[in-house]
Amino acid sequence: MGSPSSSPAANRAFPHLAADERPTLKDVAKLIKDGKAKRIMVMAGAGISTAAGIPDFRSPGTGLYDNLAKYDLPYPEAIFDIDYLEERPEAFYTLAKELYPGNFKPTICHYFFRLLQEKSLLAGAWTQNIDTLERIAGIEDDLIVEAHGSFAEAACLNCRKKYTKEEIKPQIMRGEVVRCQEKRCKGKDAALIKPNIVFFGEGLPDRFFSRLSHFSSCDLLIVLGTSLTVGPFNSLMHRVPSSCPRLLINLESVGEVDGPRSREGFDFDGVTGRAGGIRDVRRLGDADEGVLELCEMLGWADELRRLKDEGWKALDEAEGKTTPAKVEERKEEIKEAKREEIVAHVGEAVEGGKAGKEDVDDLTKAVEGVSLEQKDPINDKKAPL
Ligand code: CNA
Repeated sequence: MGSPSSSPAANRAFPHLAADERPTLKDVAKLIKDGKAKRIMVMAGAGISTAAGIPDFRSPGTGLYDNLAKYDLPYPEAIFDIDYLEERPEAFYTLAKELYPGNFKPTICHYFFRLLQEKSLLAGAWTQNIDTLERIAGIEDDLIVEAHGSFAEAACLNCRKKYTKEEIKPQIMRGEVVRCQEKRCKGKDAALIKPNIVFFGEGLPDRFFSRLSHFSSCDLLIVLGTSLTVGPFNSLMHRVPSSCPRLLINLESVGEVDGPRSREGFDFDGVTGRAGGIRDVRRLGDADEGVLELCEMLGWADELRRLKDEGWKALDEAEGKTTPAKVEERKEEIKEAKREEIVAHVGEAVEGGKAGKEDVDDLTKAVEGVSLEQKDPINDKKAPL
């Protein structure tokens, strides 16, 4: 047996590794499996909700900032600028209609947070998202910090009267600018009812500041789906203890150190030569896939899929979408619409001499073979392992 002085120093964040070994996702799974990560904090951004159909801000091509033409804005951030809201409120309420809670279901990432909660491992779900999908996935209110507010509540900018999201939903859904109807506000342009999402220049919710200390007892930080460009949220990752492992699951690498002298940021490659070894791990790619990969390693993947399936079913039932009779009725409606569409196309093609009897037969078969099941983007994705 070698003396303690001759054995290589251990990695401080991953004690099963030597200080010069580079940790991977498997090592993060091992920490959780071995009960060494018991207070897991997650920090999330718009990238965990893109699978739900909500665009993020900055992804080239699909992000909101690349698709703002319809809002006719002078500059992209104007959509969340309080002065611009007062001047031209239509733009924000158009976006609010698109993003309003009730239109989207939580993703596998949200149900992963829920799974951590079920296993009493979740110490906090900090999100920049305003879509309330963490709540919808069943995360306890006490564990959620919506750093940039949310659509859950709203208030009049003039008299500060509070409104629930249900109270203003009908107007939002009609695409209208929502104004306060209190006597003192009647006729005032500034009496807009604004959902409590944080606009540029506004203060963050009190909870953001009162719970900052929770980071000091975190023993695993998972950062998902964020460009880490918005402060002060992006500085939270520095609040965990220096021995706390940090995992980034994102399409692109973000929040990295600037160079060997840099004191802040992820150091996946050990460029700073920090004593105690590398503590940061990245898993680049889709967030749902990354989370599933981690859960496969933990033996939790089936449980996660089940949570998601049950969650979606409950949401559908709450909306009255999925009694068997309704499903059959809807299938027939869709089938009939498709049939009409194809028959019209075939008619045009035959008339134009572009199709003969064989094509008509093929297309008729296609009508019968069309799958009418609602696409499930999560179960359709193959688990990566
Ligand atoms: P962002 O700046 O748009 O960055 C999103 C990040 O997620 C980028 O690094 C992307 O590469 C990454 N990403 C996108 N899709 C995926 C995916 N499927 N899997 C993994 N990574 C992915 O958004 P941030 O959250 O960093 O910026 C903060 C803003 C965005 C907050 O103020 C939010 O309010 C705001 N926002 C929220 C929502 C929402 O509530 N869903 C939507 C759009 C913007």
